[in-house]
Amino acid sequence: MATKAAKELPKEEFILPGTRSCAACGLMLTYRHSLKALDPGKTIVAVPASCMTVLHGVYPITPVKVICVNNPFAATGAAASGIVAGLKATGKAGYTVVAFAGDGGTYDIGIQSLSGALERGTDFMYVCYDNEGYMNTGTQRSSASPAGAVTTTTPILAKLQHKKDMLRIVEAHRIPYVATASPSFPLDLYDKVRKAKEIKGSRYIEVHAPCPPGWGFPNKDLIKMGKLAADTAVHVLYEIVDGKFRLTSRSLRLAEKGGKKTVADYVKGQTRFKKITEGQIQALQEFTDRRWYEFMERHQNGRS
Ligand SMILES: Cc1ncc(C[n+]2csc(CCOP(=O)(O)OP(=O)(O)O)c2C)c(N)n1
Ligand code: SF4
Repeated sequence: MATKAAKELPKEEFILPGTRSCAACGLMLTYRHSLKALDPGKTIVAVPASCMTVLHGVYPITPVKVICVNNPFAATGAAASGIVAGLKATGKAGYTVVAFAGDGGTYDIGIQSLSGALERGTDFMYVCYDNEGYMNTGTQRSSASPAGAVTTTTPILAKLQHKKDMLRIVEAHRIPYVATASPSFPLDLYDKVRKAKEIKGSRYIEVHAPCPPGWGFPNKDLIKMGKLAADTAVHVLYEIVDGKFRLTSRSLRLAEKGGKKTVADYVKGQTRFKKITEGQIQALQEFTDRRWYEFMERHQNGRS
């Protein structure tokens, strides 16, 4: 059953005060709600080099109440597969293995080990927190960075290419569960992680995780930025269960009631778009609209 109010979320916190992540970090909030949906005493997390490694801290001190394996940047899918195999070989049942990786560790350097794990149908959950850049090392461009964004590796013209459609690539593996989420919609995020936990086989959730220093917006606007991404359909909330697509949460409301905001509304509050031209805004709008209409069509088809 869907969670209807924040007060229904578990009260227990699995991340203690004193993490080394920035204030108002979208990843941190994502992790907080995800751990509430898992059973942290029976969860093993695999994490590549990233802001998540920093959040977890340096052994033996950590603010997170969950077992974590730090793996090489490219190897998250393989590391998680190894943990799953190790649990099986030692007869330890009832654990959920969850990989948490950034977009750099997923879209770019980790794509082969992720694809291998999905193709084998490894019994694990993979959460990609997409902050749209290599943030831990200083905001370099990734293939998830949006067109028009200035990064430290695209400082002059801003990024020219649109975001890679990683979710379509993941979907092509025909795994039982694929979803998108946002920390600005915590109940939707919580429900999706909880649902994914109960499904056998490979499960993938991609969370759009706003990053104040990397995107250039004030800390106080963290939740607003995630909501704007959904309201403009820059980030669309949906899930695909056994191939059946449906829009969820704010995106479902947008499809039913209309009121989509423009991409210009989204980019104006972020300094990473300071060099975006009118033509690039137009191109980003067309790219966003095209995807949104595809999603609405898939939602209608899923219901028919
Ligand atoms: C093979 C390898 N190359 C480069 C690095 C340096 N490095 C560490 S974290 C990181 C960026 C990670 O970006 P992303 O996966 O998007 O996660 P985020 O930092 O945004 O959380 C890089 C390039 C590394 N640790 N290993
Ligand atoms: S750089 Fe961004 S993603 Fe990394 S800890 Fe800071 S706010 Fe979070």
